[in-house]
Amino acid sequence: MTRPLNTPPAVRDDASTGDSKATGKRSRGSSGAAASRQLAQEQGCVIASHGRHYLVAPKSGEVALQCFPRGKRSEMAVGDEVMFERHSADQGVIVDILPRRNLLFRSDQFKSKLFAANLDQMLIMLATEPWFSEDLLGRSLVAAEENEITPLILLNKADLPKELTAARERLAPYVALGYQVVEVSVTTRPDEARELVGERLRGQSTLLLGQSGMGKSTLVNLLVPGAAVATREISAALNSGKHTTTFTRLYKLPGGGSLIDSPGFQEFGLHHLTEGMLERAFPEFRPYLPHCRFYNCHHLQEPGCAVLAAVEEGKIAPSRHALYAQLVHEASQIVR
Ligand SMILES: Nc1nc2c(ncn2[C@@H]2O[C@H](COP(=O)(O)OP(=O)(O)O)[C@@H](O)[C@H]2O)c(=O)[nH]1
Ligand SMILES: [Mg+2]
Ligand SMILES: [Zn+2]
Repeated sequence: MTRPLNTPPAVRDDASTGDSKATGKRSRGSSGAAASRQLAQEQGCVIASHGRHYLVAPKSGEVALQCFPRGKRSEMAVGDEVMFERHSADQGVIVDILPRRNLLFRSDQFKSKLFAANLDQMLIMLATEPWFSEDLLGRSLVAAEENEITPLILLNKADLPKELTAARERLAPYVALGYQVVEVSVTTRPDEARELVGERLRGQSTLLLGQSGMGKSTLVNLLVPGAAVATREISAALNSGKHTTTFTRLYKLPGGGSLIDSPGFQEFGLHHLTEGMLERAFPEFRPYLPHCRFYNCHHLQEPGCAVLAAVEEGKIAPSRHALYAQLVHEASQIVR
């Protein structure tokens, strides 16, 4: 397939475009049937998605309705602002996607999967146990940098003292890079967690990412009253009764802003990033980039590479450079 940029195919297909043009030109009243087929368009926000089923919350504040995209190739993400036509009380058709500020997705060699659109922040949830993947953490940070979204690392289960010490040691290099780490214990100190996290989410659109077992569901239930019930209702609406928890969904936060919860993930492919994007997504590389001998240096084995020299001198962590090298390798594997 072609590489999905931040502008996937438009939803509006030829038929619908033709339709509206035709109706626009026709003198009103002369064709009553055509005029009544012209449905009013409303704006809404995609709050959940599962396959080609989307739940759209109208801007008017009315209850969310199930919508299908018009056109075959269109794909929307949770967080997308869309225009839709209401076909019945609980069903509609999405006819357009409004311009996106950003669109986060992961990709392997062949295809991509959308996380969410129109984000301000990424909340990367880790825990003192089970063991968190530093690879996933590194990839999440790269994705945040690339999309100019603020990353915030949340270290949960701070109530486990031995594991906490170990986790702090693993996170120290990220703190040194300037990434913010907030320690919480969602189950044993819920009020503190609600305050610490709540104040950072207020008024922002935040994507929550984390492996399973980190405490994401526990956090969502703490921050969003009624989240569990809402999730069951959405599951029913999206899937006509079949049970599923494998969908991304957006919760409006009581204090303003929204939190987007995506199903636990174990891999975060970033095959769509180019080498140029990758080198800039590692903030600790930036001071050295202008000093490489070759302007098109790959920072892998070139003579006179300032990034490699910094790794050699202990100024850049070898594990971070290894992640960079791995991502460059993956980017070269993509089937475009
Ligand atoms: N000790 C401890 N356990 C927690 C904490 N937060 C969540 N848990 C537990 O961790 C497990 C996984 O939590 P869950 O919210 O399902 O994680 P998710 O897979 O990321 O959604 C559950 O058994 C929670 O009770 C915490 O702060 N401390
Ligand atoms: Mg969960
Ligand atoms: Zn270099």
